[in-house]
Amino acid sequence: MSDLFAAQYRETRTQLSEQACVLHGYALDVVDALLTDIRAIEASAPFRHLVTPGGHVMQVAMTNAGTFGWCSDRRGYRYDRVDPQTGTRWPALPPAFLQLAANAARDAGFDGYVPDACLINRYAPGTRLSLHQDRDEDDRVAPIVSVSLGLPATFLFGGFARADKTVRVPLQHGDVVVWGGEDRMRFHGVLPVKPGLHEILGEQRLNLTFRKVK
Ligand code: MD6
Ligand code: FE
Repeated sequence: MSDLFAAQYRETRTQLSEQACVLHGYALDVVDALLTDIRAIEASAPFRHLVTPGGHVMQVAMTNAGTFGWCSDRRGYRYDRVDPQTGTRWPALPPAFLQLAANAARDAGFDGYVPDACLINRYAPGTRLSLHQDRDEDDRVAPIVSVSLGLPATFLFGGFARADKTVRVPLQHGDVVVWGGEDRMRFHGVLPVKPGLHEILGEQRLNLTFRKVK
């Protein structure tokens, strides 16, 4: 990307629906801080491949920061204050995470956003995330703020039933998706990440999704 194009892209926003939008390049200024924080988080709560209630190993590797961490195993999906792998609390949400999530939410029309959970997803090339709804949170109205880093991906944004038609949303390094309110329960997923080499993150895509669980 040329610098001029990058500067213009950064200012733009794509409205996906009434209460869902992409803030392009919104996280670019704070990438270094985010990556430093992610390294510290994974040192105490390593990325792992969770097992679904149906017994499938998830392609996406996950870890968490915050009061609550999203977990899956044969017993089901849930949020837990403790990392089942280490038996200790999840690492706290770093100030740079909280600031970015609150700013993005505010600019998307959700004032006073204070998330209590951040799921960190890691995609190797070829990894996909099948269509799902985020429905394990008690708060089904507060927005989810989703930060994309590293390799680009195509996000699928659907309706309120699994079979509803989806639109394809290209997501680049530094893009932030915010959605809440009436759009909070839409089905969504990620197409297989194409092979590539990102200049900072190499052969991976990282995604931070902030949620308000309680
Ligand atoms: C991802 N994101 O982009 C996976 N969920 O890697 C999600 O599942 C997601 O981006 C709810 C809201 C925004 C998201
Ligand atoms: Fe999701």
